[in-house]
Amino acid sequence: MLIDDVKIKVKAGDGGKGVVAFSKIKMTLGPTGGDGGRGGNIYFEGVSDLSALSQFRYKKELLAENGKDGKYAFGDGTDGRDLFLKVPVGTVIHDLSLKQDSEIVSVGQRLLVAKGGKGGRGNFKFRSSTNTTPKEFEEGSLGQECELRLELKMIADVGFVGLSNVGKSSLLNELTKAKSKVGNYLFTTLNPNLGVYYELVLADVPGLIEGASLGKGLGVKFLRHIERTRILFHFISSESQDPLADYKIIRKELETYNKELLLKPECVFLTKTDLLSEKDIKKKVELLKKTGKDVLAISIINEESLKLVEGVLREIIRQKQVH
Ligand SMILES: Nc1nc2c(ncn2[C@@H]2O[C@H](COP(=O)(O)OP(=O)(O)OP(=O)(O)O)[C@@H](O)[C@H]2O)c(=O)[nH]1
Ligand SMILES: [Mg+2]
Repeated sequence: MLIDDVKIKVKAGDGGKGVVAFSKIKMTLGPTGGDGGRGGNIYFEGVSDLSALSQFRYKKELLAENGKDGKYAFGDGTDGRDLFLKVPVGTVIHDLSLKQDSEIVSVGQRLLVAKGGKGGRGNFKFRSSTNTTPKEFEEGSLGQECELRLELKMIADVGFVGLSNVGKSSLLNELTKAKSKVGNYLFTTLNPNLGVYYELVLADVPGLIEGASLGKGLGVKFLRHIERTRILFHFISSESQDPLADYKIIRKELETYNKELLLKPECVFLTKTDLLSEKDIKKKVELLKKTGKDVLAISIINEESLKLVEGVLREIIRQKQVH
């Protein structure tokens, strides 16, 4: 199961304690207590693996190492090791304590989320002409602690939307190396799948149903992934008795979830056209043209029609390069 929304607690390492110590050598009497080390920081680091949040499924409290206490003979304690938590690109980090959001947008990007505590000073640092045998020292300060909600909002160029069983996953598999599960029943796809077509990321999202935006079916959980795509491919099966009604159901769900989804460029695909006669294909395409969108008739067993889809994708790549 893809983990795409999870709450965790992180705590950076505490600073080590400063130490009180004195030289035992006669000629050099004086304070020698070293400082404590800094506590380890906690960072998030962007990776391309969409399933990276699954590490938090059971492990919800993450601690970085504490700094070591100072040493007796001048030495400072070692710093705690920093902790790098790998999260998928597109992860939004909601800091529930500070009510602040930040986001990981690229692979390798690092973001500091909890700062380690400072090491305390040892008594050597407290020496002065009037205090040659200081007994003062500091405790290390505490590492930052926060409660976070990590929400994966996929970043894809094209989002595949439509009712269930209309051939979204089948097309993704045809166009890319993705191995999205295909089946002749409802709700085959349970989690979003990504495929890469040259420099485009295509996202196959589980089928939507009427009421998805209100939490019916699997839909609402995934509608937010669509928020982040630039372009929508809207699929309607040739098997549909009323393609225009199907189109409207999905549009309504998109609108209820977030009106802005309707403003995204959208391309409409009438799928599985091998099941229809030329005449019926034409009829249904004409009907769908009433949406005012570009409409393409496709079938995964018709090479020619797949070339048309690739043409659309190439045009999207071209536009992406211009921007
Ligand atoms: N005849 C024909 N069948 C197709 C075509 N494309 C897909 N199918 C079949 O339609 C069924 C559904 O395909 P999927 O790709 O799983 O559909 P989906 O839209 O991803 O469905 P969900 O994941 O449930 O939302 C499968 O049995 C496919 O083999 C096509 O072009 N022609
Ligand atoms: Mg599917």
